Amino acid sequence: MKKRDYFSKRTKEISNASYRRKIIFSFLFFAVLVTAGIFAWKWLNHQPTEQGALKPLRKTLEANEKILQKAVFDTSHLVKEYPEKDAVKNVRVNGLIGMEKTIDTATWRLQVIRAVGDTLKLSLADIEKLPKKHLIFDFKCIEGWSQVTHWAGVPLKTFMDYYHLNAQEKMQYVGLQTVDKKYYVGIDMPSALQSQTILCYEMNNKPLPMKQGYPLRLIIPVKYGIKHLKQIGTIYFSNQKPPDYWAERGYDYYSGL
Ligand SMILES: Nc1nc2c(c(=O)[nH]1)N[C@H]1C(S)=C(S)[C@@H](COP(=O)(O)O)O[C@H]1N2
Ligand SMILES: [Mo]
Repeated sequence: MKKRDYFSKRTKEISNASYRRKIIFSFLFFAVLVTAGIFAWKWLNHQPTEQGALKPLRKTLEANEKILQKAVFDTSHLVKEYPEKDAVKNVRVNGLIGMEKTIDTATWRLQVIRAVGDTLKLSLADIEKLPKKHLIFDFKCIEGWSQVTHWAGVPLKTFMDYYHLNAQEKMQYVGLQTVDKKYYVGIDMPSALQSQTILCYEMNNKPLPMKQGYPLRLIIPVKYGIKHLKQIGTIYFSNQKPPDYWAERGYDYYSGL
């Protein structure tokens, strides 16, 4: 019995001392942790914002977007096409940013910037001469509506091959701007070269109405409506992400479906 008491007393004394040390250590540890947390929070809040998000967070968002774009929204897939009878007659008009009221086809030219100081200028007739593709698909706007609509034009890939834009096809992005340059989008090259992406000049077998993008618009079914730029003035190619009107206002850069 005595021996046991002796041991249990020793044990108790030791544990009291280590208990005190542990309390002090824990306190210091938490103090350091809380201070680090406060500094991290302050640092984050002093970072510049980019498109409405703090820059370090925006960076994470962009990295995630890119992974998602590759893994989930692989835009080489084909979207469903519909029979002509399914196409609506009254096509909704949405978004008129950067649209001129009238365009004079006699002077309008599609400007294809092959390189700095090297611009190809094409008339509507030049574009209409190329193989025509009809496309009837479910057009989706990011605002939440969709419509089965009927378009026709030359596939962008066919167009680029015809004009020997092979070096440009190897670049990462296509940029498009309206005639007045007030609306602009950037498209990743795999989506731009997907076979259903067309430079479109017809809707329901007639020339595009002015508000629907006359004389030429982009139809890119693997993307939401925001990327279907109406009234194209300029096309260019780049390895950097071209500026994008809605991405600058916080929407997803790729806006893939
Ligand atoms: N120039 C230009 N193109 C644009 C827009 C715009 O505001 N300006 N809006 C986009 C959006 S948000 C959509 S949904 C589609 C709508 O095309 P629609 O008017 O032919 O239906 O055009 C896209 N192209
Ligand atoms: Mo839209």
